Amino acid sequence: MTQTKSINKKISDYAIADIELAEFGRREIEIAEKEMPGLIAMREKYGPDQPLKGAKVMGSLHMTIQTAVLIETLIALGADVRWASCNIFSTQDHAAAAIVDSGVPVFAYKGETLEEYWQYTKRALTWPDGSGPDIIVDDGGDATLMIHRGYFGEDNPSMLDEPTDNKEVKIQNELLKEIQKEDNKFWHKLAKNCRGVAEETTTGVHRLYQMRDKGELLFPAINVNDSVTKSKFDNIYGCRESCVDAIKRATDVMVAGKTAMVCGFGDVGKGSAQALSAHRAKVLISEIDPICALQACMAGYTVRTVEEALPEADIYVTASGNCDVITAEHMSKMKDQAIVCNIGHFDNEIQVDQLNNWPGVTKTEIKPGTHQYTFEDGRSIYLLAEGRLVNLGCATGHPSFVMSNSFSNQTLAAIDNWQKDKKVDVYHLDKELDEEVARLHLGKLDAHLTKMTKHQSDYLGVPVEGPYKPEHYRY
Ligand code: NAD
Ligand code: RBV
Repeated sequence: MTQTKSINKKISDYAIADIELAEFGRREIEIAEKEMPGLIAMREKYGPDQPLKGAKVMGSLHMTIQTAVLIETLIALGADVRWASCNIFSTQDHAAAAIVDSGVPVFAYKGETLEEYWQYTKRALTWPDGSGPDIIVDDGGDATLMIHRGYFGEDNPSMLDEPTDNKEVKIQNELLKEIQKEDNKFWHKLAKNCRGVAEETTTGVHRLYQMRDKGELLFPAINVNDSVTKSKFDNIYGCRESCVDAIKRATDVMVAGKTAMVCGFGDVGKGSAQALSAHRAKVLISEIDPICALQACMAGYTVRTVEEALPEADIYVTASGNCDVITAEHMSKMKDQAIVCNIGHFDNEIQVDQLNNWPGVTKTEIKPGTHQYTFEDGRSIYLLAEGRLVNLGCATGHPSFVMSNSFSNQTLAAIDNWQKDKKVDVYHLDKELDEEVARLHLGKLDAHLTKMTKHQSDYLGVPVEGPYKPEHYRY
């Protein structure tokens, strides 16, 4: 799907499903703004000084209603923005339409192909004069990966011909070779001018540290995920609302009374398990980390391996950020009518390709995002969102309020990347900024913060210098 007629006539540089959805998108953006006090406060506080004036900002992040409010916040601070999604199924087409209607180039539609996905990422990275972005807002690291693979492919073109079974790498290699034919310094020029990237999610952050440790990272990066007001809110409380929402939109199944297994008890696993448990499922956890496994026991869950869960579990949710957690063989042994889905960033937690090629299996589309697989013995299972992150593939992602926290951090990271000259490394936002983000959200919930006057160690005669900072508190 490509351009459709523009109702505002402002731009022709975009690729979305249907510009006619703009008005619907605008109405939902207006509702979201009321639930995103952090982003609105950012506009009020920083807007007059235009701290992003002159900054070309490229985003590779789910094109949802919440992201639309982020985009308009970056613009209110002076940025020149281009956007693509970071997932082929997560775009809310009415959000994309409203943003294009306001004059911002967006390249994303729900159900785009993988070929389109990488072309769209490249188009969002390329300004009309051929230049690249000054700063990047990334989620999962695909924009960053494309720039780095393009760059190293220009140094060593044979890299793009190395044999691979990974279909996405194959698609990306073909596109990078095409770009190289047109301009064999495209990615070198782009990387040189890029002042920094801000990364949204756990998996993307892991990729950044790997690149930094190998000495391959080409520009500074900010780890937004590990701000407390991101990972301890979005990953936990966001998934607590959007995980079961997605399973229900996809299947309408009754969760109470079922046995659900959550694979991975990190932040996303904790939120997902809480939601399933709150719906009165019996929850099993699989973990590779003894500390997280013990935490799961303390929370009242049963810790088991996937193999042990197979005769019992009705619902499986992977939340590990790791690959091959549920194999095709596992799925071939699940109970009849079992539901399998992933809420981690990438689709390799579940062996989807191997399932598609499983001997004797037949695949039936119930509706987009809900597929039935029937094995030779007549048992069926349901795979949601084709193994991609289920809350954005089968539902609409996290609610606005929690995303306001994440995206306030993204806004602060964009200002930092644009305004500060930093050495190439992976940085965090200061704790003061984390506290500022939290503070901006207290009013909406009518929370009354206590002002600390004296610290206990004063009474013990231990002098406390300067303002007291509760650094040792755990979240
Ligand atoms: P995390 O590191 O806090 O937790 C991952 C957990 O999985 C860890 O405890 C780890 O020990 C465990 N694990 C790893 N391999 C495992 C295996 N083979 N079997 C069982 N457990 C295993 O990470 P997180 O912040 O919870 O994020 C998890 C994934 O979800 C990442 O890919 C992240 O990018 C993504 N994410 C998705 C959303 C969303 O809206 N869908 C939101 C935030 C994060
Ligand atoms: N996420 N975005 C939404 N509604 O726009 N919901 C979830 C939304 C983000 C979340 O921050 C997580 O880290 C990332 O998606 C995983 O790709």
